[in-house]
Amino acid sequence: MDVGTAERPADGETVCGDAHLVLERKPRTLIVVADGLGHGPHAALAASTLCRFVEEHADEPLEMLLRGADRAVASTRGAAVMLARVDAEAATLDVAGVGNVALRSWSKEKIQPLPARGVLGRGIRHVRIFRYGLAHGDMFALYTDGISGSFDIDQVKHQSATAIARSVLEGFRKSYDDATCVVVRYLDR
Ligand SMILES: [Mn+2]
Repeated sequence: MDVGTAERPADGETVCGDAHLVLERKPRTLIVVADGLGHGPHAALAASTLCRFVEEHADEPLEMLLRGADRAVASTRGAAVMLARVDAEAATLDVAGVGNVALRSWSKEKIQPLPARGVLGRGIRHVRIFRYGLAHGDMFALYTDGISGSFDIDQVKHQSATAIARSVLEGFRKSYDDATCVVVRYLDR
């Protein structure tokens, strides 16, 4: 699997209110992209608290991670989050999210999860886990709303995941918001 990440704070900010994690627990890889509400240090605290919780509980099911993280960030400003777990043995992708972190895919099977409405930290109700099958070469990107959803990767899609993530960030970030993009290319073996 090829995973690439790129992140940048909003213009004028020194800390990024987004946070991300890529945790390998073979054969599974867990990817977390979080967007703390607003930007600046308070947003960064919410996003980093969320990521720390997930890191400490990385082997739990996605629903437990979301419910636990909801409690862990309750004293912060709150955050949007998307969790994606790839199982390389089963060739599956599980996705769950709350708020406006988005996923785009270039894949054999259509990968189109719907995040729950709301903000993590303010109580979540129903959590839906979306499961997809993965094929060799499938690619997907998780990105925060600091990236324009109309981004395209046509010029760079054969490059490394890192090159793609950087290209998306530099070409399509909104200067007034923190921006994060994580690109995953699934390779079966
Ligand atoms: Mn944002």
